[in-house]
Amino acid sequence: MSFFGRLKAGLGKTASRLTETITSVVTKKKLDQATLDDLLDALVMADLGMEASEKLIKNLKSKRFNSEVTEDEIKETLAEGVAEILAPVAIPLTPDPNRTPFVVLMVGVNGSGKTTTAGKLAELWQSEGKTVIMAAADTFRAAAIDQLKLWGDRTGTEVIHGAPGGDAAAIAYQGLEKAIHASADILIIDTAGRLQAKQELMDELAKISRVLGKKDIDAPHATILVLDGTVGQNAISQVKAFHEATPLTGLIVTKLDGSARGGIVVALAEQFGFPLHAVGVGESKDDLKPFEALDFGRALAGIDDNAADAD
Ligand SMILES: Nc1nc2c(ncn2[C@@H]2O[C@H](COP(=O)(O)OP(=O)(O)O)[C@@H](O)[C@H]2O)c(=O)[nH]1
Ligand SMILES: [Mg+2]
Repeated sequence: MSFFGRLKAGLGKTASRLTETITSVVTKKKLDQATLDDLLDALVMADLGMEASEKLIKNLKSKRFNSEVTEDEIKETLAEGVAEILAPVAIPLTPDPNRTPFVVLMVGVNGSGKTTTAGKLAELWQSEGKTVIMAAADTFRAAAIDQLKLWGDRTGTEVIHGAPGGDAAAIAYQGLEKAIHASADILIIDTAGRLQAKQELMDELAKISRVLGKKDIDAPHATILVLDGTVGQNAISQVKAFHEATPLTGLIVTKLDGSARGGIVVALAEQFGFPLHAVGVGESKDDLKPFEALDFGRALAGIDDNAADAD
């Protein structure tokens, strides 16, 4: 299925709630203030956040106020507005070939999809002919190390790991040493995500960065916050907490295939402006897709696009 198809299936619930509102309001034919207020509520309910929602309604108002509108026109205008907000953040993650090994630190709360996304990135970059090594710096649970090793097997990527309960920063350091020694292009470091032990986690992430800096002053070159797209507004506080712990360079939002709350992506773009490098649309190794602003806007607005589904 295409990016658009997957997204549309995933965003279906958000889109249908929105489109139900659109359908019910446009029976009035003219786009009046009451209709705009109802649409604003629907956007906020769909997790787009107040600022982005107001911006979208203002845009709709300036283009269409008091004129006769069809359902499709409202959807198209919303989709374009959403795409305008998202276009500046739709920036793929491109490892700098002049800074090797390019060190990518994966951070995020438990279950957000860090390990899975690390595996998907390894697959992507190796398919481009780059050499990748992964380091299992989530040393908290044995299962976390095994899970990354499984992704290593699945993608043919070497995984540096230690014993459960070991020092995360030491594993990250060993990973970097190994990547330098092997002249690898990229090192991906998976980390633990115990946000409930916030201070501990912050200390651990700070230590990882500090220790990496001893080998390569610029490392990590990218610090990616992995967010579960189904958590809605909670994603906002996760961005704040992690950015405090370790400066973020970009975001990846996962589970947009199963999400009823994809609108959060719009709120994130409006509020923070961090690059949104890619989105997760499934559990297998090829289910990481570059983010496409217009496709996303159209899926969110519930526009049927059969041509795009077919590719
Ligand atoms: N449907 C779906 N599931 C995902 C996606 N990304 C991760 N998952 C699943 O979410 C769960 C947690 O992922 P994991 O990588 O272990 O999260 P971590 O704790 O942050 O490392 C696993 O069952 C993954 O298969 C995605 O894009 N779509
Ligand atoms: Mg993990």
